[in-house]
Amino acid sequence: MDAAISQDELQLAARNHGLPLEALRYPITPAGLHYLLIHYDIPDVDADRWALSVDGRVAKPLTLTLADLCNRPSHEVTATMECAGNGRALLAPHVVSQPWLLEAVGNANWTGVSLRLILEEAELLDDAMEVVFTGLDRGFEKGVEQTYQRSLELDVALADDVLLAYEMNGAALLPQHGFPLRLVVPGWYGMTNVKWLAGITVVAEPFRGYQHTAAYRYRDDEEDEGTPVTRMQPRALMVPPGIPDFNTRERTVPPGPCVLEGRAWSGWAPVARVEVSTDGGKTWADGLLEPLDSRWGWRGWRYEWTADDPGEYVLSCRAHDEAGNVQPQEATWNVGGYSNNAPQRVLVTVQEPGYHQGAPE
Ligand SMILES: Nc1nc2c(c(=O)[nH]1)N[C@H]1C(S)=C(S)[C@@H](COP(=O)(O)O)O[C@H]1N2
Ligand SMILES: [Mo]
Repeated sequence: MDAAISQDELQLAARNHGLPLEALRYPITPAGLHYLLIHYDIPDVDADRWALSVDGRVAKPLTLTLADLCNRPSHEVTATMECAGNGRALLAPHVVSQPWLLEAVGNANWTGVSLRLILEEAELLDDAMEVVFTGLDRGFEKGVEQTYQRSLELDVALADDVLLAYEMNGAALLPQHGFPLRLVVPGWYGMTNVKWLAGITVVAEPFRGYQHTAAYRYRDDEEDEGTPVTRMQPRALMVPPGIPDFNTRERTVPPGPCVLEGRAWSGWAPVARVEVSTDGGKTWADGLLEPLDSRWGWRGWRYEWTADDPGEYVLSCRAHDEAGNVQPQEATWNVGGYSNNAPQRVLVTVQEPGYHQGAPE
């Protein structure tokens, strides 16, 4: 596999950090450990001068300050967010973009105002078809200068739990996560959740912006028009057990019982089952699921492995959802490198019995 990444990709990777996989342990990801993806620069926003405009195909256009939003009934949702490019760097042939391995995910508690409430207040006109969300950040992609924009079809925009969020985990949004306001669309891949939100425009025709027509499509080749990337495919991840090697991150565990634990999610339906393999995917056994305490948050799972025989192992896990979606052994390659949800593989060495570390006792 050609795994070489360029300086440009390294630059992206250094700006956009992932969730350290051991942080899967926290049911709610502390804000500083949540993954981050910023296409351009973090805009410099003066909250006192900032306002959200709601216009287009509405009877009553609105201009709302942060105080106006905070004074409306608040709504909270716990939601797992994952970048559509998660798993990209594990694809072959290599796809040039943000080189995520598996760590582009987080689970946060978002507080804000229901988008439906604001759209009802603005009174949608009969020909309203989509809602376009415009951020404050601007840049170039493949030569096209643009402001970050994404749209939602009306039925998605009006669904329960779609939020204009001003808090993450009980605190004002951090600059990197979209201060002062972002869209949160539970179940959808990360790109949907427009940060530094400044404008909501209701339109009467399908939105044709760059992030819908050029990016975020499943395309077999450059000529393929493709289909849009929407909800998150199922995925389970495990906290890598034992201790890592500094360079390779391969793991070492002592022989004996070893509890494997992790989280699983799907944007299509609740997680129904997580399976674990300790032989590189040849055989699978069911893990135990934690109670489902939120529809849109990830679900905890654990598996009691007995690592009796010293040697090398490849641990894997895979999720099924209630709609029958399951992680494939190998995901389908696509031009953008989206949704590679092939199962995680964790290389582990089980030590000989009686082996003692060289550290002083
Ligand atoms: N305005 C704006 N919104 C954005 C982005 C962006 O670059 N600009 N990145 C999107 C992408 S691709 C992802 S994966 C998520 C990441 O959200 P986070 O950084 O809060 O985890 O934000 C989305 N919203
Ligand atoms: Mo993303």
